Amino acid sequence: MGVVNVTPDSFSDGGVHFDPGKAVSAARRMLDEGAAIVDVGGESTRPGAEPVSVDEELRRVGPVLEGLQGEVPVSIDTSKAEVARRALELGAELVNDVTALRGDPELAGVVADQGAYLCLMHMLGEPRTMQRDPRYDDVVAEVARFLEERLAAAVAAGIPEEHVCLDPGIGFGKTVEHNFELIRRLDELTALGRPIVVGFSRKSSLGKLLGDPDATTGTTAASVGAAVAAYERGASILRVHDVREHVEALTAAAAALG
Ligand code: HH2
Repeated sequence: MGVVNVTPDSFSDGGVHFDPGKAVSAARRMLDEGAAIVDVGGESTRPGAEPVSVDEELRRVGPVLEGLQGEVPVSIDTSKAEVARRALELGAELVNDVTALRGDPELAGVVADQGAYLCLMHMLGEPRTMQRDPRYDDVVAEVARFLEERLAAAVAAGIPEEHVCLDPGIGFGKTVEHNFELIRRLDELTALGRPIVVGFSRKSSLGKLLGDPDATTGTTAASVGAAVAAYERGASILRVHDVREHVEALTAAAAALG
C-alpha cells in the first residue's frame, strides 16, 4: 500500500503531494513500482496534528480521486463519513479509518452500504496528545482485544468480516519499545483471523532506534527492515512511502522465505 498524503503538514511527506497533479502522478508512479493499492489522505494524524474540517479534507482529496479516474486502486485514509462517501463514489474501494469507527457514527453505515473494504486501526488517545507518555500493561494483548472488539462492532454494523483488515497502529500512542513488541508478537494479531496491515514506514521510532532521541521520522532503509520483519511475522499489507524499495525487498524476502 503506497501512501499519498494530500496535506501540507504530514510528518513523513508533508507538502510533497499537496498539489493534486503531483499527488495523481505519485499515485500512478507507485502503481507502476508495484503497489497494489494507494492510500490517499487529506488529514495528517501525526503526533500533535490539529483536526481538519470535512470541507477542507474534501477539497484536498476530491481532485486527486477525480484525477485518478478509478484507474488506480485507492484506499481513502479518513475518519469522516462524508469524505468516505465521496471517495467511494469516485472509485475508492477501501476506507482506512485510524479511529476504527469511533470517530464518526455515520462511517460504518457508509462502508456497509457501499460494500467497501475497511481497515480498523488501533490508537491510544487522539493525535493531538497520543504520544504523551503512553502506557499499557501488555501492549500486544490490549491492542488485540481492542481490534477484536472493533471488528465485532463493524460486523454488527453490517460490514462483512471478510471485508475488514486490522492494523496495530504503529506510532499511535506507543513508545519505540511498544512498536517493536507489536511486530515481534504479530502472531497474536494474525490469530484474530483477518489480514494485518502494518505502517512502520518513516515513523519516528525508527529514527529513535538509530540513536536520535528527537527524531520525527525514520530512514527508508530502516523502514524496509521493519517492513520485512513484519512480513516475516505474518503482515499481509505494508503501508509505505517508498514503494519501489519495499517491493524489491519484499520480493526477495518472499523468495527466500518461501
Ligand atoms: N499511519 C499514518 C496514517 N494513516 N493508517 C494506517 N492504517 N496505519 C498507519 O500506520 C497509518 C495510517 C501516519 O503516517 P503518514 O500518513 O505518513 O503521516 P500523517 O498522518 O502525518 O499524514
